[in-house]
Order: sequence, then structure tokens, then C-alpha cells
Amino acid sequence: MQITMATIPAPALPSVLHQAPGYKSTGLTSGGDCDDARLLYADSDGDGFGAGASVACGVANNTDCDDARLLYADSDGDGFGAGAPVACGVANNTDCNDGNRAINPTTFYC
Ligand SMILES: [Ca+2]
Ligand SMILES: [Ca+2]
Ligand SMILES: [Ca+2]
Repeated sequence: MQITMATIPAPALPSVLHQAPGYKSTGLTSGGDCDDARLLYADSDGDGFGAGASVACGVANNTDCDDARLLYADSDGDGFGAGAPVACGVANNTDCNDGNRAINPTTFYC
């Protein structure tokens, strides 16, 4: 008997050849999307708050009032902030007492 290509059965190819664990088809290529399940936004100043239009990789919020500089909470409204960066606030964290607007860097007490 002569063996030809017609007599050798083709091996069955797995249908999930290019699907890694956790892969979920959306019908679109992910194109480098860091999280294809939610929108991400650029965080230029690295404070954890994003801004602008959605991007491929970034943070999951777009609440930053100014993504070019860090902003701090000003609880007493004296114009001087304190504590860790927040999404919206003032551009300094020099208030030594953010619970009393009469005490700030312009006063003797600070
Ligand atoms: Ca930011
Ligand atoms: Ca303050
Ligand atoms: Ca103060």
C-alpha cells in the first residue's frame, strides 16, 4: 500500500489555541489594554486620581481636579492644605492645624 497525504488524518487542533487562562473574548483585540473590564484614566502626577479621557493603562477613576500637581484637603478653608494628596483641594500642605482657620502659616502659631 502506498502512503499519501490523503491517507494520513490531519491532527485535530485545539480550538482554544490562543486563549490564556482568564481570557474573555470581546470580539475586539485588547490592543495592550491593562484591564479590558473597566475604563482606566491617566494619572500624570501619580496621586492615584486620574483625569481626562480613558487610556489603555492607568487608574480606575477620573476624579482628579488637577492632574498636573498634587492637591491637599483644606478642611478649615484657610487656603492651606494638610495630609495626603486628595483628588481636589489646594496646592500646598503647609497647614499645621487644618481644623482651625485662625491657625495657618501666616499666623504666629504655625
Ligand atoms: Ca492624578
Ligand atoms: Ca487649612
Ligand atoms: Ca488652619
